[in-house]
Amino acid sequence: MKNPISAAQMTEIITAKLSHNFGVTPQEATNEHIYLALALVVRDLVQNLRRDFEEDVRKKQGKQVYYLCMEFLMGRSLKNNIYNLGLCHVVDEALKSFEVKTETLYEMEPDAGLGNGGLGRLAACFLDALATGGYPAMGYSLRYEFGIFRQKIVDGWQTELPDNWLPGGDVWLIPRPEQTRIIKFEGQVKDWWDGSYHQVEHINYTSVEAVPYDMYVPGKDGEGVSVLRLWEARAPGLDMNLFNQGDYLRAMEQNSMAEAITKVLYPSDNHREGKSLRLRQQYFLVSASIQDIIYRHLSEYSSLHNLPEKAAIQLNDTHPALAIPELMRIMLDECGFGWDEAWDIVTKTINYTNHTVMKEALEVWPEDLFAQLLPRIHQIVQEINNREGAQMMTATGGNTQMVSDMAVISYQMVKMANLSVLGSSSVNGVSKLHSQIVKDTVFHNFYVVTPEKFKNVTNGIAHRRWLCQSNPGLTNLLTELIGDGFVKDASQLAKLKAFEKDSTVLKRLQQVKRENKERLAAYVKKQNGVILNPDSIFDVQVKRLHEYKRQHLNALHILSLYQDLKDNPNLDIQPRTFIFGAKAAPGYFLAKQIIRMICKLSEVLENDPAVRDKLRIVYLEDYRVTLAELLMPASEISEQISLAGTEASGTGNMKMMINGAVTLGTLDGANVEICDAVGEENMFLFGMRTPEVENLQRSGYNPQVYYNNNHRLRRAVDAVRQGFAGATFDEVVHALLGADQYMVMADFEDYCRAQSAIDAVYADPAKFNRMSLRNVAGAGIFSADRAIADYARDIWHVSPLK
Ligand code: 26W
Repeated sequence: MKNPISAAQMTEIITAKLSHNFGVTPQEATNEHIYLALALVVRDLVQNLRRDFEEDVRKKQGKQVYYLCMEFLMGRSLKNNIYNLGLCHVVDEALKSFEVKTETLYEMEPDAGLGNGGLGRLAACFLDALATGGYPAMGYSLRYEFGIFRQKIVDGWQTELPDNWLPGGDVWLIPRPEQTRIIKFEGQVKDWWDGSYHQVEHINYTSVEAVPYDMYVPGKDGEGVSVLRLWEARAPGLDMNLFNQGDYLRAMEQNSMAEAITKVLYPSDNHREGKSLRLRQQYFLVSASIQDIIYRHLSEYSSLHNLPEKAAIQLNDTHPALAIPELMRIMLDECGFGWDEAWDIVTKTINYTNHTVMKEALEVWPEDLFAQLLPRIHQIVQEINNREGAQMMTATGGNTQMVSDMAVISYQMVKMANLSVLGSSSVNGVSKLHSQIVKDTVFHNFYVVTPEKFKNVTNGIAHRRWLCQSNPGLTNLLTELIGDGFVKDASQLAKLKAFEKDSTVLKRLQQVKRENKERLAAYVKKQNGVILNPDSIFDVQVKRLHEYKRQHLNALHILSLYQDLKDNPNLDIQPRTFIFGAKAAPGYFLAKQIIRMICKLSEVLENDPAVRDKLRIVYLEDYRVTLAELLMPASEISEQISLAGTEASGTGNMKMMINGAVTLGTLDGANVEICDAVGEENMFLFGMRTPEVENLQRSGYNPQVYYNNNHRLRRAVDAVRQGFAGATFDEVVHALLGADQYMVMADFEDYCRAQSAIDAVYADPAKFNRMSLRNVAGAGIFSADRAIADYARDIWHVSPLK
């Protein structure tokens, strides 16, 4: 920072905040007061940095990056901000005079859980990297009053509780009511010719106000600060017209309809929700953000002609795809552009990232709903469909099959993915494998027509959060060994390789892991009342619960291991603690039953004194960013066991790797690149590769074959069929022996083989520690700093403002 603050000054400013905002002296202040005062002090500092940064951007007329996403899974901010401002020691010192530990205050902050999983956390990691890299950037999203639900497990069943995060979380949000935008829904479109001009008017619409709240994300040390602008839906003042007719209740109803838009985050991950409220949320985000972007641009340049040179808009999945017709609408209806010129500008400004190839996640909207809710946007989408359809006819030499596959509207459905590809200059996947699959399958026809559009940017993680802040033990060791250059340049982690044969270093690495395991064990004891054995292997699978991620494959193996142990109590295995954490979409019954199966299996093991010291399962409730920060440093085995070809990238795999865990995984998503980085010998690979999966699918997959031919598998599945701990799991059995869509049965045998390979290696600590070291050393390319540099160079064509 430009003007370093001393601890004494810090004490003074906090004291002043306490007095000014809460009217209390340091002696009277509760911890709550001190937390809020400290947060406000930090917020002010970051806000000042952003002001300076913006001034600089304006002077240099730098190109802006706008990241549109329905989700930002931010987690906590206080520690991250203090760390990035370089104020850790100052704050620790200053807080001594308030007789409170910094850590205690950190623990008071609720997670900003405005996202479901990978997509939302990636967006949050990117804001950090954008700021540190010195790129002028804004994220746009919704200010959900309730974030991702809090999960409680009752008798093995997941139950959902509302996540009321604003009390305690909203200190970070600075309201900007003067920049409120108006969003128009429903009504009709009137159009007429006025001389040679086509005039359009949207009439009888209902309007909703979008009020922005800004959250600042400072970069490490530098002057870069990102802004996350979150829109809140407000009903415009009560409709007096309705009032006069005495229709008080209707006025009130409209009011709450409007404000419902940003009430709650949709909690499904990788599964579309065909609800009109969801479509309202999407248009609300997009319309407010595009209006905002245009306003910001015009206040600088007074014309939209140079928009592509001065702004890059990234659509994070198809959820904000309506940005394309919305930008068209404003240019056509409000700025007097003709279609061709507007389309040229729009398609040069917008880019799209695909995050999943799961069919059930591809968004489509019934055209009648679409037309009713967004009549003008519907017209524009129809026009895009017609014009692009004609283009595609030419491009494909009249191949109607191909053209209809690429249509935006077909069978009265609006296809958001096709809209996104047509309206963007770049389409990227999130790992090498996934980007290839995107070209080969979902967007194959587009790829044939416009191959130059398709790119790859492998995901990355904010390593300063996931390593430096979460794992101080490892960070200190690294700093001692290779210096602190890796903090700003993660590629320097490779320097650690030089120590792979140094037995003292390997032992110290193990010692750090041990301390992190003990830290986690203390939490588990408090939370679950279970005492973990820190000498056991901590084997971790944390991510959303989904069939394709195959938590049930993991469970089936544990069950089978248990059966082996019952047969042979002297079986020589390394003690293991299997740790699970996952939320299921509330309506996804099978996923909930898988959670229950894991919890009930845990009960069985816990109630068996003969095995529980060798084999234990802990299911951690309410997996979220803050819990992940505790878990990642304690993980030794990172379970990344999705069916090859289904996980677009994964980012938890990177978080565990950088904390020294060894991946047990399929060659799926970014696991492939983890393997490139560390070598096969530093992973536990298993399972079919994508081509084998495809072959098996083509030739007719029959899970029963594996059931009949593999004794171990049959015995485990039979136990599930029988049920245990007073519960049955019919849907799980049915999924496995029915279609087994994700080929759990086919990969079971090789998974068991890989699991026992782990045992053998773990028995040789030097060997395991070396693998662990090689993983830390190879994790540099998975920093979000690298991912953002890729986007900047290959897609946005922006350079940092230095
Ligand atoms: C419309 C419902 C819906 C909601 C969320 C569909 C799809 C999503 C997301 C795109 C799902 C998601 O989070 N995908 C994950 O994105 C991560 C970041 O790129 C990847 O690492 C994960 O592999 C991918 O599953």
